[in-house]
Amino acid sequence: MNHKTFFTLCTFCLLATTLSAPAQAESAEAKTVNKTQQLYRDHCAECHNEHRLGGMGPALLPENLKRLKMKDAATVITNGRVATQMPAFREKLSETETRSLVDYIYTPLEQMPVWGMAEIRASQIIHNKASELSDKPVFEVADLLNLFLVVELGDHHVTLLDGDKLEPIHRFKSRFALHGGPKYSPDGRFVYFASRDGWISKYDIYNLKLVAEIRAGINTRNQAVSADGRYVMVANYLPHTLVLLDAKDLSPIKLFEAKDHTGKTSRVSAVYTAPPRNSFIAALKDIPELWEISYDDNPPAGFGFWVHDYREDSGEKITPDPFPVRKIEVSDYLDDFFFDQDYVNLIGASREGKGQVVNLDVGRVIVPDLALPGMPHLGSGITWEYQGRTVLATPNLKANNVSVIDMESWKTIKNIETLGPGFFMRSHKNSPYAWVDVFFGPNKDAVHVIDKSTLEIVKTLRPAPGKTAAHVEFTRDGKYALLSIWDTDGAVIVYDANSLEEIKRLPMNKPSGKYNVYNKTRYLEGTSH
Ligand code: DHE
Repeated sequence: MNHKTFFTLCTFCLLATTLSAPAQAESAEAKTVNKTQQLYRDHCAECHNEHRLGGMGPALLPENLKRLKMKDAATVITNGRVATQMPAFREKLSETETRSLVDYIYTPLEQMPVWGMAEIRASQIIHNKASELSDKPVFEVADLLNLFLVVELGDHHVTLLDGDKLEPIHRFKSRFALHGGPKYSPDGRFVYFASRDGWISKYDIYNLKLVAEIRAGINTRNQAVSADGRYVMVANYLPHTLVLLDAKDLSPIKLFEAKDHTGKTSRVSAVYTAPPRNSFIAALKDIPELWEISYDDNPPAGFGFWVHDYREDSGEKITPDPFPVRKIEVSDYLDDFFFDQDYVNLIGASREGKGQVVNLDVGRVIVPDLALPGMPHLGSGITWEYQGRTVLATPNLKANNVSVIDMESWKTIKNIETLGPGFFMRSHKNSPYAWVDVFFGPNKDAVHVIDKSTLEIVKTLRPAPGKTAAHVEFTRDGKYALLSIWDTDGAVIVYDANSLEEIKRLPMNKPSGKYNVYNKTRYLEGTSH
């Protein structure tokens, strides 16, 4: 069943339910249900999908709300949710209306949507065959590794920038609501995007053409590309799965159900590639487990899963599972995480703000109580050398500061006070500065520049008063820093990364993240991986 058939069926079920209601006068109960459904359509459907399956916002189904008590859900509707796009409905909904919406979103769907291998496979679209695409770029630039992609959320487009001339080369349509960093193939020719509603798109930068697309989930978190460029792994909130794709044309290879030994299933918080380990690391949101999935042709010890392959001629033969999973118990749910530069230690946090450090080599938690006062936005932590040791720094979504933590003692060296909670932090090996935004509140137009050698804020920029300024990415050499003005009438502003002077503004439609091919494919310190 492809996605169109699925949604047609859903609509049909909904219609059927409505039509099969007794023809007599509507009961009081039915009236309340209809009113609640109308409230949902008016206030929630745009972001959470009319069938509650998730869109810009998460799916609102009991299966995905297990960690949220009903009374807390009511508080979220009333006050909004920090660090997300969820607004407060205090002024729009009465207490009774809020309560009825809470009851509604905790009511199971009559039929839970199925998005398994068959549905995934049926959704695949091959736009252009690899054999028909030239390996010579159709445009000229001095350095193919210094290209940038800018995601423009305003009208769902992506702009390709020449990182030397700092000029746009091409602009193309993306799927609706891309989220998270696009991931490049190791040579930087191809890029993979994920949309919140599960579409993975492979784009050929050299030919400026889509190669293939597939819908890997209904409500997707993010995707990772293996360091060898062979695989794409997709993490889903709905259904509770990880999906492995062949990077060549996005054909599905394997579906992993995210569940524990009791059969309890979980949303997947996020998945990242761990290059030196030849593995993907995924955290589960409703089960305190971390999964390492090896794509190594010879998985190391510890990946002890073997499958039986029965062959008619010789009876039973034992073969290794090509993508074995190693499960690590953690001390709390991991809603987000990032790595040290060696991919030995993983630093994670739960939404409640409890931090922990997991040593991936030994496979256990080594620091259960890392001091992270707020919750960082996923993947926002960066590392650098400070007075002969490596420190990690991360903004906090719930606190007005940046935590700087010594990565040997795991103690906080400093909490750098900021003008509000920040979303993104960025630096470059060649830059003396780290940039952090103030995404929320009255100072959302401010961006702090921190001196990495003194841990002091040396400058606060306000390039577009009143408009959110956020997310910085550096050119390959670290000489220029590009900052987004998140507005439909927005821009990418180019700064000299040393003098902090503005060089130019490129008009864009609500630009969000920017991604430099070299920095991302080399997993440079200071850049999101
Ligand atoms: Fe993000 C990255 C999760 C809200 C813009 N965000 C990520 C990643 C995750 C994540 C897992 C890493 C993906 C990757 O690169 O592989 N984001 C979450 C949340 O849990 C949160 C707080 C709530 C949610 O809505 O899911 C959240 N994120 C937002 C936003 O509201 C932002 C500002 C606007 C939007 O697009 O929805 C937003 N997130 C981004 C961006 C990145 C990102 C631009 C990539 C950063 C990078 O430099 O790599």
